[in-house]
Order: sequence, then structure tokens, then C-alpha cells
Amino acid sequence: MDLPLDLINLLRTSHRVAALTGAGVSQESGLRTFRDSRDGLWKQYQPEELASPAAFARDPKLIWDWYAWRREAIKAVRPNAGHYALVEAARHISDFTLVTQNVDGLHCMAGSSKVIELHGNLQRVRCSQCGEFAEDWNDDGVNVPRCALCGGLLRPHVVWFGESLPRAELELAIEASRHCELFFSIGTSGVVQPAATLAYAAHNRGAAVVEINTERTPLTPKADYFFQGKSGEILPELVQAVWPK
Ligand code: BV8
Ligand code: ZN
Repeated sequence: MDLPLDLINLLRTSHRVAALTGAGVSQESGLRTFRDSRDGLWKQYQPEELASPAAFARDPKLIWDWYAWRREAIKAVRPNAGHYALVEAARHISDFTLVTQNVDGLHCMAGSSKVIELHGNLQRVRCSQCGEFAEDWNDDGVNVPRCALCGGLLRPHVVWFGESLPRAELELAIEASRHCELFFSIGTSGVVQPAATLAYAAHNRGAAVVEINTERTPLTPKADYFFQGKSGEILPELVQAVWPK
């Protein structure tokens, strides 16, 4: 992959870099994405059908089982070379902020330290009534497990459509986007708001925007650099070219 020299120099001299990742970075770990044209997980359902408070109120068991299935699926997968390349890049950049829309926890598993999980984390479960986190629960396969404290139904600790993003995480992500010199948008279709606004916040403040995606997205025309391909292949090559071992 021939990397433009100005991008190599920019990466070597930047102190503040932000990266936003989406389901595409986990695709090579074997997790299906939500919208990609081939077998996107969303293909079988409308997002609102499953990832929304109304869906949970209507059929808590269906929603609980869908997330339980996804938690199981994640147990079988590992971070890929793209996740590890981001860990390596962060070692060379004094202020590197990793923001993810993913709820699979793979960035933390790969060793990324400062990860802002904008949409929560699938592995964490909380009470839908009192908000208490549950460390363990008994899933008898018949009823949705209930909170030990108040008896409320347990739910995944993820942000559903129509729900607000966690304020602290969103503010940190906006701050990082506004003050970075370089912004990576990796493996995201840029459809879901407000995460999709971060790249524009960076661009509008004069940051260089680098997009890595197997397809063009609405952001592509605005990006300073667009690498079409798999993040698990492009990121390691980029890191090796900028910080050769
Ligand atoms: C909010 C957690 C304010 C759950 C997720 C109409 C009705 C209801 C809401 C709305 C509406 N219109 C607009 C909205 C707002 C809504 C929204 O944006 N909807 C979209 C669909 C238009 N947003 C919200 O509701 C947000 N909250 O606005 O609150 C509010 C508050 C109160 C009342 C009203 C409003 C909450 C959004 C968070 C939703 N939760 N996840 C779960 O996971 O089950 S979003 C979900 O989509 C995942 O987190 C996922 O990460 C995210 C975004 O998708 P991507 O990550 O981009 O994944 P995608 O498949 O789309 O793209 C993958 C990309 O990778 C593709 O481009 C593909 O080409 C590329 N790729 C594939 N393989 C590779 C690759 N690239 C590189 N390498 C590869 N190997
Ligand atoms: Zn409770």
C-alpha cells in the first residue's frame, strides 16, 4: 500500500489523534456488521425491531435472547490485526483517543486502554428499573432474568435507538474530535447519529480526516485520505509504514 508521504509525516508529528470505529473493524474477527451490503446482521431485522426500548417493552424475551446470542457469539471471537494496530499506534501518539460505536468489547480485549464506548457494552447487564448492574444472573431459558435488588427485568447495557448516549462519553468524544489534528473514521457507515457527527466536528476544526472502509460512505467526499479495503489489512500496513519496527 503506497502511503502518501504527507500522511506519514502528519502521523509522525501529530500529538492529538482521534479515531472512531464501527462494526467494520470487528468484521474480520467474524462478527457480522449491521448494514454492510452482504450479510449485515441488520438485514434480517429492522433496527427498531430489536434495538429499541419499545421492542424490549413489547417482547422482552425476544430482545433478551437476541443479546444473549450475541454475547455467546462474542465469546468465540478474538480481536483482529486492525484492533492490535490501533493499540500499537496509540503507543506512538501522545494523546490518542479511541471512540467506538461497537459494543463487542474487542478494543479493550486487544489492549486499548482509553476506549470511549459510545453505545455501551454487550457484556454488561443492568436492571431496566433501578439501573443496578448485575454481575451474574440465572437465565433459565424461559423467563428474562430479574434484578436481585428490585425484581425488575434485566437488559443489556447498550444504547438503543431513541435512547440518549451516555453524557460523559459523548462529551469526551466531541472534545477529542474538536481538538485533534487527525481523525480516523474506520469501519463505520456513518449512518447512526450522533456518532456520525464526530468526523465533521473534526473536519470543521481543520483536522485531517482519514477514512478506512471497504465501501465509500457519505463521509468519503469530505475525507482528506480514503483507503478502500479491510481495516484488518490497511491499519497494520499503515502503522508499519509510519513507525517501522
Ligand atoms: C439518539 C447499540 C437522542 C445497540 C447502536 C428514527 C427513529 C429512531 C431514531 C432515529 C431516527 N432517525 C434518526 C434517529 C436517531 C438514531 C439514528 O441515528 N438512527 C439511524 C438508523 C438513522 N440514533 C439514536 O437513536 C441514538 N440516540 O439519537 O438519542 C434522542 C434521545 C431521546 C429521544 C430521541 C432522541 C442512539 C444510537 C445508538 C444505537 N445503538 N448499537 C446494539 O448494538 O444492539 S447502533 C449500531 O449501529 C451499532 O452500535 C453500530 O456500531 C452502529 C453504527 O453502525 P456501524 O458501526 O457504522 O456499522 P454498519 O454495519 O452500519 O457499517 C459497517 C461499515 O463497515 C460499513 O460501511 C462497511 O462498508 C464497513 N466494513 C465492513 N467490513 C469492513 C468494513 N470496513 C473496513 N474493514 C472491514 N473489514
Ligand atoms: Zn433493579
